[in-house]
Amino acid sequence: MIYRKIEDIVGSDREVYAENGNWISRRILLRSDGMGFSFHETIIKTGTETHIWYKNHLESVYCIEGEGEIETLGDGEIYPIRPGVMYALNDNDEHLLRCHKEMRLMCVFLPPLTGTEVHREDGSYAPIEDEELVHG
Ligand code: 9YT
Repeated sequence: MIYRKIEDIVGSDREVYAENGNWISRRILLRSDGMGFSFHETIIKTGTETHIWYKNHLESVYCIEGEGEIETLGDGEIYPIRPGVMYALNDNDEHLLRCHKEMRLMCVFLPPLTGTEVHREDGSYAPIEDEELVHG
């Protein structure tokens, strides 16, 4: 049984800050926890736009606070985000994530993140076999 509280993650090495300041990711479950997925609480800062393209991961996101939108770059569709909305990047969709009012999002990644990943130049996280790149 794994039991964790968000206050144990905040301020620990499982709390990761985006290099551009756009988001904070609290990594509640990671690959080392052996669940087969990782599970995060992500805070997205108001007024930010983030280019994301998880080529190596599937991500599902559920909004519990705030307001924003996603624009999928393949087709220019805009999807509003508000509490109660879920989106799943089932096609590794390249997108822009915009935040109008600070958002709290619960995110699941498959395969699981190892821990310290931040977005690379192309908006992706490194695949598992590139772990040495992730850890420097
Ligand atoms: C929604 C999203 O992908 N935000 C970027 C951070 C990511 N969720 C993470 O690493 O937790």
